[in-house]
Amino acid sequence: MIDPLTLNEFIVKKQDEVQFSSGELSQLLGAITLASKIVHREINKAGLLDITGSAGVQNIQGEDQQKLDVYANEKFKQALALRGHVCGIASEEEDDFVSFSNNNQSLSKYVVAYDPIDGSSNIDVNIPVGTIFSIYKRKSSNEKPVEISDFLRFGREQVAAGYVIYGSSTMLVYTTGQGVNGFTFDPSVGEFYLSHENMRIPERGSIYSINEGNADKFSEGAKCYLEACKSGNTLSGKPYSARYVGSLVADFHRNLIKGGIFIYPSYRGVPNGKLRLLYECNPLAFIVEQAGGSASDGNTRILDLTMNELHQRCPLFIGSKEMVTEAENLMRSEI
Ligand code: AHM
Ligand code: MG
Repeated sequence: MIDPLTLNEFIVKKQDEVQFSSGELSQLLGAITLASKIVHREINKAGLLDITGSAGVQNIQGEDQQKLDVYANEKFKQALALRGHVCGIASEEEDDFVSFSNNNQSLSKYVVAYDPIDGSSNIDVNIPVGTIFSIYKRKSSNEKPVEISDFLRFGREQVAAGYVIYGSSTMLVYTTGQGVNGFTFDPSVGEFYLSHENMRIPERGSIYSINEGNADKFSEGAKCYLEACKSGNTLSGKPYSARYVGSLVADFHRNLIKGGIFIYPSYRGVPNGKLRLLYECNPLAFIVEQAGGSASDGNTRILDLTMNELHQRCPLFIGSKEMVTEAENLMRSEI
């Protein structure tokens, strides 16, 4: 039996298909995989070492930063800063974007946005968490340091996006706009191997993922959708199964493989939902579309939304194409 390709071998093999020059993508993903291997190692020590729990500070969004949020943020930042192709990053855990002004500006064509640990409240209870990343070509002149406008972009301008899920195994899934491929980490070798080639999300599935604890504050449309999921007034004519881990990456990954929909709507007191457009919604929207699914804010395609702020939030409806359309139609039924 032939060994599966490593991530790097796969990139080299597909080099002609991607919009990166020779070596760029492998260096960029090399930085991300290096940091993710370090984070994988730390997460696997949770419970043994003093790495769980709050770091005692809040991020700019008023959320408690966990020790691993802070640790992972630094690891990704360091790894990306050391590669010449990145001129700046934005992160859920940084108030503002960070310019790598020491990097050779003329070689630094890319900006990277990331959520270092998504679902971090689950670390302490041994439930999968993830890392999400999004890569853009910079727009501003490479004679000068990176600018905010290099990050405030349409999701459709992404040149690559991906996530790492630290689950029963650690996996990296990414797209450069030519389909979606998944790689599983073999810790004994220290390599990611191609395990899920050309991932496709089923057109419809039987899973809905939503935090129902907020249902009392949902709009009439969202309540109507929830009622349909439970009563069986659905595409399949049967009730859907509820599955909600509370880590977006884990819920998304399951639905990508099995078929389903993840929803984080706006509701009373939370006008734009919870999730962030730059480093949560846009990268996953790019991936899901490349896998044959869709993503919207309940009305508009996520990848077409205008971004005005780094940490802008937006409602998210993402997953199997027919299920997203079904949810959008029921959301509109309140009008
Ligand atoms: P985080 O990036 O700070 O961990 O927040 C995002 C997480 C998502 O992973 C998850 O889908 C959502 O928050 C869960 O929120 P809630 O507890 O409101 O259901
Ligand atoms: Mg997150």
